[in-house]
Amino acid sequence: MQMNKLSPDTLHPPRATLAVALGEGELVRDSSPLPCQPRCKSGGEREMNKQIRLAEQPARPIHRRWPRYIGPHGWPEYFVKGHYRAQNDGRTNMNEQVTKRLTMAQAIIAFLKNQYVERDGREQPFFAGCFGIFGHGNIAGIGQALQQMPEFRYYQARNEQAMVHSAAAYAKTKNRLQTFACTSSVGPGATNMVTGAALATINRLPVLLLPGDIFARRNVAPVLQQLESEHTQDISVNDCFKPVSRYWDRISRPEQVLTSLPEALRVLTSPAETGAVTLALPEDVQTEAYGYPETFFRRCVWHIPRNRPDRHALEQSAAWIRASKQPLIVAGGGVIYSEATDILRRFVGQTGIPVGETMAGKGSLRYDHPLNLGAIGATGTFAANRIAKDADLVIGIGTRYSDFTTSSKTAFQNPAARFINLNVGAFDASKHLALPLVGDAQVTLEELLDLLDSHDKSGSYSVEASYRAQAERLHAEWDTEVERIYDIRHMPLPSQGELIGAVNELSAPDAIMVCAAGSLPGDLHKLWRARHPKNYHMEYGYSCMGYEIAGGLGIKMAAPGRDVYVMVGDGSYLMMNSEIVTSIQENYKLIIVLLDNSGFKSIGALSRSLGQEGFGTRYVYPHNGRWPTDAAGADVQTLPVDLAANARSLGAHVIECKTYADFVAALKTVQTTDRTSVIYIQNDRYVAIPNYEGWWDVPVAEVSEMSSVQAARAEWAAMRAQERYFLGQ
Ligand SMILES: Cc1ncc(C[n+]2csc(CCOP(=O)(O)OP(=O)(O)O)c2C)c(N)n1
Ligand SMILES: [Mg+2]
Repeated sequence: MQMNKLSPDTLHPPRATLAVALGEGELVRDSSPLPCQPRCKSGGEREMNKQIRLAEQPARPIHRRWPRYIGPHGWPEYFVKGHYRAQNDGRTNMNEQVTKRLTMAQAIIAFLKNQYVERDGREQPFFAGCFGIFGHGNIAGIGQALQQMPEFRYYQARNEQAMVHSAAAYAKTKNRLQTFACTSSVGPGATNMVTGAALATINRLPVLLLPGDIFARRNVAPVLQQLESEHTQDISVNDCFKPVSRYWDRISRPEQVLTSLPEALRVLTSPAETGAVTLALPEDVQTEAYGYPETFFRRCVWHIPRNRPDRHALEQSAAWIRASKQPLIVAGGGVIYSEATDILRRFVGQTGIPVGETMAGKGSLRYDHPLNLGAIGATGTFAANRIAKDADLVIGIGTRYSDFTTSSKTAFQNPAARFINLNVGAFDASKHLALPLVGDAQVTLEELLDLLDSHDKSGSYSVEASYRAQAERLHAEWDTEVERIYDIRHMPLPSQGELIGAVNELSAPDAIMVCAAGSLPGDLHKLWRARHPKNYHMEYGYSCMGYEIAGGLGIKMAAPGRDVYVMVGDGSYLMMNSEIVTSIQENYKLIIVLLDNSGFKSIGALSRSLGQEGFGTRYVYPHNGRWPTDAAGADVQTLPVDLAANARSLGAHVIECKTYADFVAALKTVQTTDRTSVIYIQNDRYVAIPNYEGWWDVPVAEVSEMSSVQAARAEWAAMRAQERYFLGQ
């Protein structure tokens, strides 16, 4: 019998011959591993062999839940067993699997909606849905699939970069246990997502990006928006995602998703490897059908492990801590993602080791814990920075040691300083040639505390009373300084510090504040009194202008019961305010605090510190073809921009304020508004929160015609000389 003479029924045997319905559509099938049938074997023979095997072997049910995990990163059962090695064109099925004919795009969505994660026994779907903007590169593929499977909710965004920010912020709020997929068209829609991908990867936040790609079949090239190359046809703008993705793949045949999607999920759900995952989807292949094994679409639960470090490293760490006179904990984002804040508090209470917090780690301890020294590094408090300067042991927990954390490697000046780095990733754990504790923060701190506890023969460890008292005194002095700044009533325009104080004091204790770029992050890092681990949401891995409102939307979607305060400067607002519309469309109320200081307060101050007079950082008209610097003072022509009207035009409720009192009243009013609300206020460009013994290395021009630049260069060189290499002990 010839293949082409087979009836459709022979090619697609009725499901009943292969499977028996079990409960809610569960299938029983012959799951014994079978040798691949040679392609030339006739369908009739194949069908007969199969019936014999079905008769000989008892059918086994497919587990409703996949085995928790096999291997270190939670590889699901089917992947390990390699059930899908056989060729499958949707008509023949060499592994005798029940198949379902779907387009590649439908298969992706059908797979994604069945992916779950579990940590500490708590299970949840890994994807909350899919953000997207449709164009010709995804409308007929992913767009059609989303329409067909409305249970995998589609959210319409305004801007592709913004939707990736929303997804990343959502994931951050959910401690990386849940995220979104993001679909874009081909070309500019895709490249708009590159910035979002970089942000997610740098901040170690999972997002799944599904950009459309150029035709795999190529015959109609160059298609609209195609980047051409005279060297190769195997390139598109989506190759730009490679350096900013933790996993990247191009799906040029529909069956490739059978191996690609499990890899994507492995990376996304791995605490050590997570970041942006990009699957570039050629627009023709998205629409092509294939017979996918039904089992590919089973519910799959990815266990998120709490790995424990090497025992020797743990014992060594305990010994180093016992030998230390001035230890300091640097608490990073990993403390929060691991939900290690309770054990950290116990660890600190028992050992007396004080804590400095990074941008991502702020909130690891409540602000009023007597051993919380607050922010550390370039934007740090004098409390944390003084203790850091003399520390003989730095215990970094879940930190990537950015230059802001280390004050560009000037923070730790004790020549005997050494590092213990507790981190889920070996890469971060090894920084500063540390003693690496590669493991989950929560369980590792428990084990470490146990080793430092009294049942050990060396007795229970605690820092000396004088050191503890010094840290507690600094904590109290810092609190007084915050109070001083909160109480400034600057005229005629209020200062940023007092406005931060008002938001902090008038927001509900369980609210979430979000920010990313400008002068606000540095001020907030110092001044925000974090009352719970999610209170302070700062995107400072990429410090991306435009994250604030889009990120606020993602946070509100993740925590709809909490108030979300978006703190945003006029520069960031102008760069990306589009998701106000999405927040209104989806009824997620944001409280946006828009601080207008006519340009870049942050970079203006940086520019002046480099001797450059704020060049190019004010929102003013050029004068006689030249850019007015801060030296021009008030002798400038401001721009006719009305940001309050802009926000109103997007559908937001807007309250315009002039004074501190107006601002306080607006913060109260906004509690009762029914939709996204914007509190607009102008604030002073020049009143700054002081630097508290931190430093940030921004190199100054080595030669210049300006004496102010020459002076700044000399100052910079003196600080540069304090930068240290940490080469281990
Ligand atoms: C996308 C992006 N472009 C440029 C920068 C560099 N940058 C950092 S802060 C800043 C100015 C921000 O202005 P605004 O939001 O008004 O805040 P302000 O400094 O006035 O507080 C710029 C341009 C950035 N962080 N992100
Ligand atoms: Mg500004």
